[in-house]
Amino acid sequence: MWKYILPLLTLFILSCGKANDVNNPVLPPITNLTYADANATQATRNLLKNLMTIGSKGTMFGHQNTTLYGTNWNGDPDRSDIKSVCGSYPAVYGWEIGKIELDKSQNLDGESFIAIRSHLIAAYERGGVNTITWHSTNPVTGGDSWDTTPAVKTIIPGGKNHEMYKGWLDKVATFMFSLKGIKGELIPVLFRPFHEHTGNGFWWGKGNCSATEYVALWKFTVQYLSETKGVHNLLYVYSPDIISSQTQYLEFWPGDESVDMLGLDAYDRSSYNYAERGLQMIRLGLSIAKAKNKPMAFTETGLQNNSSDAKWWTEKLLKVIKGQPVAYVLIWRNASPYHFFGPYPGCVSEADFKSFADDPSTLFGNDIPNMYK
Ligand code: BMA
Repeated sequence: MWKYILPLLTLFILSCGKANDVNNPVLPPITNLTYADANATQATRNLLKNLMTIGSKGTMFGHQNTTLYGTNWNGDPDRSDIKSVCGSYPAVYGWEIGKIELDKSQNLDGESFIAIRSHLIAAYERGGVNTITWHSTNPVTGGDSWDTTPAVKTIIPGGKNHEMYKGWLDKVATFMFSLKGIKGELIPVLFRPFHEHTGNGFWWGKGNCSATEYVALWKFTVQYLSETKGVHNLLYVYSPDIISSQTQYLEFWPGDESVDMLGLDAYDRSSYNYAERGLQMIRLGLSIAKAKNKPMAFTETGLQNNSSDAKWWTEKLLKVIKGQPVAYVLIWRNASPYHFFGPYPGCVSEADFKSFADDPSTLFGNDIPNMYK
């Protein structure tokens, strides 16, 4: 009888040991995936399934606005600072739709929505994955996202600006409906609203709203877009700012049924040791993702104007992601010589970025499988 019991016992002990081991994150099984939108399109579901497994091959590299402009150029649709440096487009493309809620023709950074749409479609046609952030207007004051006047309670159901907020979501829905490939199919998008809420920098952040209000806002947003408006090409990504515990990560968690993917936004700042703490945070996020059977990405990072660190890519970022099943890492935009995060030809970290891109654990546009099948 022991010959049957012993192997089972060993298996049981081993699996108990692994369950909460943040130092040994393993990929979650891809069975029993759930979707925040029960009616998500097949391609959107396939994208989530592929995001679950891609981390075992490597981490996809992403860049915000990569083809819209670069550190020293603007308006050349096939160009990207990433491609100019390493010869390949990123695998993930980030875009921003703040001010769409006001029906403006340009977002808060002066980028036209028509251009954003066409760049997003081109990225998809190249096989890339698109993600969208929404730095929305403060609904109480009309100020920007950084106007921290409390506002969340006014737009959730029962709030005095709730109807206005529905109108904002109508505009978001119209934009999402307009994202179609050349065959007319809807393009799946990783939607990442109300990010970095563990900090108090935005009107939806901690200190400016309660966890209960944040959760109500998130759930209403998902439900209104998917059920009321019938938007079915979105995966919803939850992305706190730097965190130090599971409790902090989950303080504003909207519920497993309302989130498709876990994220983390953590920039390299002088206030902490990025390589060390970044790795700790990624491991923490991966252990939560594993328990929730969802993929995880490093949704925003970078060292602003990285001229101070010529080896940032291999000695900092690579040390955080290498060997970890993180689906993607996204570097923020190269907006100008005074506000850039990615490399560009001639920058101090150009050679180091090539080494980073050559590392087998980083995946660029040329390295990824079809993410929609
Ligand atoms: C921030 C900065 C801002 C910008 C915002 C939304 O991190 O790049 O200049 O307005 O993202 O794109």
